[in-house]
Amino acid sequence: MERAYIGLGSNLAEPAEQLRQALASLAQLPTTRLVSVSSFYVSDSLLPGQPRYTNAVAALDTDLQALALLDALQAIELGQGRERHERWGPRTLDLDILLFGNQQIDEPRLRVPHYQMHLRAFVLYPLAEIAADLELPDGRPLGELLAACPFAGLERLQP
Ligand code: A4P
Ligand code: MG
Repeated sequence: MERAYIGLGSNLAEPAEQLRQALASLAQLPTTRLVSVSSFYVSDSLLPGQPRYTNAVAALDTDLQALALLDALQAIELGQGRERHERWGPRTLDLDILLFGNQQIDEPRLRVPHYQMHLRAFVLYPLAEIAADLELPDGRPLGELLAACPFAGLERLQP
């Protein structure tokens, strides 16, 4: 069993509703328990000219292998109408595996920890809400990453 952290993001078709629906699907995954969910946060897209994103982070305990979890997440994305056109394009739902236990994975389909999580306030602040004392597999404490990543521009929605 591993504790996995999933980043959820949406900037199309009622983003908060997309996230709620995705969380319901995560809770239904086989041999998996949805442990906790952060608040929802709104922020500007990293790419200009796109709608603002709503993001959250969820913790799962799962007996799935990492690639099986990725398959399951992609099936949920597709089920919610995700269409892949351009890299970083607007999307109804994006599910990223941020962390998978203490594993460091470097495969064509899957890199964990997520390669940009340490730079993204919309990942780090929700993650800290549900796992304040976390350390990354390389030993860096989450608090250190937060200290280098301003909260500015994030808007926390009331649950
Ligand atoms: N993949 C590799 N590692 C992983 C992982 N750890 N988790 C592969 C999930 N997938 C992983 O993903 C492309 C491929 O990455 C997958 O097929 C999988 O095998 P994708 O979701 O199709 O492509 P993408 O999401 O367009 O690209 P990327 O680089 O994942 O984009 P990001 O990093 O998700 O960024 N602004 C705000 N405020 N909030 C956001 O959430 N998101 C993006 C997209 C841009 N700006 C944003 C936000
Ligand atoms: Mg993605």
